[in-house]
Amino acid sequence: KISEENHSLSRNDELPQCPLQPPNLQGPLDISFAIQPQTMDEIKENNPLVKEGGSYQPPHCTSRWKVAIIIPFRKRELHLVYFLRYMHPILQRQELDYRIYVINQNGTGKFNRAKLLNVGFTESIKDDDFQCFVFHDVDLILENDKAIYSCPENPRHLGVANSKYSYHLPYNAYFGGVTEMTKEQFTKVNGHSNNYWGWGGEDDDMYKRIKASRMTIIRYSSDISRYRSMFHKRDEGNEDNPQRMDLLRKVNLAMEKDGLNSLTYKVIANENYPLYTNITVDLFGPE
Ligand code: UD2
Repeated sequence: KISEENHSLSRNDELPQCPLQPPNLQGPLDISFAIQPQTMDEIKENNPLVKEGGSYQPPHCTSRWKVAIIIPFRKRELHLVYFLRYMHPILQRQELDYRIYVINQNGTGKFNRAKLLNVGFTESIKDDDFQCFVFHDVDLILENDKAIYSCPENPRHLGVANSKYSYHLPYNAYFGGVTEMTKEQFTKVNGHSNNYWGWGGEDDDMYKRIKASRMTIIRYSSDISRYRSMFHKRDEGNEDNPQRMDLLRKVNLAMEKDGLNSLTYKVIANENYPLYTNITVDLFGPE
């Protein structure tokens, strides 16, 4: 674990603020999953400024944004390798002060993506004063680094154009894949629901929470908010949740009591790996 002391020593408040438009952005990127995956050591070598725990601060300027990237995870090791390989350089070119958290669900019970995201939020703010939280599926890679991961004045949906959906928004109220919210926005909606076990609905639930809290949703245009998706079969333990429609009907009533203020979990491990922070967690499944 990086000690608090080291963390504050490494921050240099004397540096000028980073420019609004980072100068080294490349625009459209060539992303391929056909190429050999690199080893974690090779990725580390290619990203020498990334510190233990997967954090980074621009060396020449003070970032405008302190961002926690939160990844819900279980048994997607290969996807994680590509994610780290492609996303670390992008996030550095965006001149973010960031740290990558992988929230790894322990055991073989029903997967709960949204609850993992709540755990990521709650654990990351114990480490640092993050203002911006990016909730990021592990199998999506940004194809244009101009979609900067900086939280605006309303929640932002980033997963606009996805190769899996032929680069079209599947429906207007879609809030899946990659989203970002400030600490204030996320606490205002009481975080995500903890009650979606298995696949589906939890992203639509968050959309409803945001609307019920009278916020709007912001999107970059589809030419920059583009993602290449890695192929996968439906994972074991993440079968369709048959209760999702019932839950979705009750969001406005339930959200006050279901979320950050009702979150229960047990951290099994909290480890600083060279390229990310791994938090393995027991979610106390519904069974
Ligand atoms: C869609 C949404 C996703 C979420 C999900 C419904 C897109 C691009 N994504 O994803 O945001 O709303 O539907 O729940 O529309 N994961 C694991 N291990 C598992 C299962 C899931 O690591 O065993 C993680 C991983 O980060 C993955 C994410 O959860 O990317 C979403 O699960 P999915 O990829 O199975 O679902 P998908 O692609 O239909």
